[in-house]
Amino acid sequence: MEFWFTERQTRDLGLTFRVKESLWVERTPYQTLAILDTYQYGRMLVLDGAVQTTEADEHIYHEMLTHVPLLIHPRPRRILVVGGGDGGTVREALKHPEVELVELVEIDERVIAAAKRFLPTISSALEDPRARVIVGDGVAHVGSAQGVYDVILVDSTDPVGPAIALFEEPFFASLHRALKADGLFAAQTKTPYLDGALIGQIHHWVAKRFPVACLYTAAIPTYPTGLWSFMVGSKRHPHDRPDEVRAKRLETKYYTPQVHRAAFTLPRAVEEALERAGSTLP
Ligand code: AG3
Repeated sequence: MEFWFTERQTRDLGLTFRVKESLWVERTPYQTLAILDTYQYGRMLVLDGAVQTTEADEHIYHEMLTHVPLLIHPRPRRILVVGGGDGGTVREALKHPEVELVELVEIDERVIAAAKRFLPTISSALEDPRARVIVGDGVAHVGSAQGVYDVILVDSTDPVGPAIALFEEPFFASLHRALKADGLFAAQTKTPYLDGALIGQIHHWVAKRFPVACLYTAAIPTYPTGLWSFMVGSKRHPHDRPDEVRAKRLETKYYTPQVHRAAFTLPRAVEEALERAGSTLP
């Protein structure tokens, strides 16, 4: 007997995994959480039917969401992670010796618990003395902070349920307020192949407030279409000059300074979509 799980990515598109074992399924106050053990990608965290992270390819997303912004900043000391209860982004941020504190604000305590139990290679850093785990609303947390953080990493689900507000203009205004005078943020922004209009809109909101507003991509096999995007908004430091010396000391599997610079080179249609959004939105 074979068991397969399909993420229905759109009405007309899905990605299917052969499942060794379903390890955990739970209805939390926010979403349905599942941990599946798959043949191709190892254990995976699924929220409301959407693949969040897998043991085999999580490093791509977590390295690119974290090291791109942290190596743009010359001295990142205080970091905030919004979402990311699996702990992968915290783990990557703690690889930087200059980081003094990583706060994680995750709304769903059950995600943290399931990751600790079933995904120890991803969640282990949550026990680090430089990590502070807060169970709470990331939007409210960012909204009440002023000039506090060097870098904010938005490691959210897609804009469904509690994450909808993380893809709206007021959130980008409060990110700007929560950052120090030379701070910067990076956020996951879905795939340019299906979500070009949303990405264009976010780019426009970020460019209104941050002198540096740039999109970058990474190839992530378990996310819709395989091409994923991230937005950087930076108050001062340019996006394309990663600190090569600090980068050399990092242990990574995907990230290099060359990958960093190349990731900002966009396919023509994506660039055009960003330009279009800029010229038509208020
Ligand atoms: N957060 C982004 C996952 C988005 C995937 N979307 C989907 N499968 N439809 C990942 C959290 C990992 N820390």
